[in-house]
Amino acid sequence: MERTFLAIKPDGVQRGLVGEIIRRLEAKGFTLVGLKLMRVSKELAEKHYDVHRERPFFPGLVAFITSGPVVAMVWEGEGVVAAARKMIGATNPLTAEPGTIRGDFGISIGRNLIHGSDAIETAQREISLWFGNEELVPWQPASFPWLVES
Ligand code: DAT
Ligand code: MG
Repeated sequence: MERTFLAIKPDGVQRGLVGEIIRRLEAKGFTLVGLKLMRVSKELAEKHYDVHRERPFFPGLVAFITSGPVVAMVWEGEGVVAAARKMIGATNPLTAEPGTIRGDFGISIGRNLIHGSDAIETAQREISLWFGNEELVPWQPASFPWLVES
């Protein structure tokens, strides 16, 4: 089953949006299989954002993600990688569509509330970077037969 890595950034936690963001993903029908509140080390932040290492915003991005608690999550479901990206919205909250998390709750690219893996391979890399296998809990919600055809 497809999985994605999502992380509520320090702005989302500080603004009290943890419940709202988790609520949206639960209501959609995806399954939470990994969840932890953590303070991110500089080393983890730099590994996570390695593709952006040469970008001018990289130091600010690492400083921001390590500045307060982050809620790291793994969500499961058919098509969850692309669907979660859609629910998150465009990188810049000012241009993100209303109805998306960034479109509804943000106004600044450097404070865009949540990270989501951008492809299946990226998700696999990020899940193994952020979670140990023993921290992931496979389960099937009782509502499952009401969400997908067997
Ligand atoms: P996304 O988070 O939508 O996948 P990304 O991978 O291109 O976006 O960039 C990672 C994060 O870096 C993004 O969530 C916010 C920050 N960022 C991206 N572009 C930026 C820019 N031009 N100025 C400041 N921060 C930026
Ligand atoms: Mg990205």
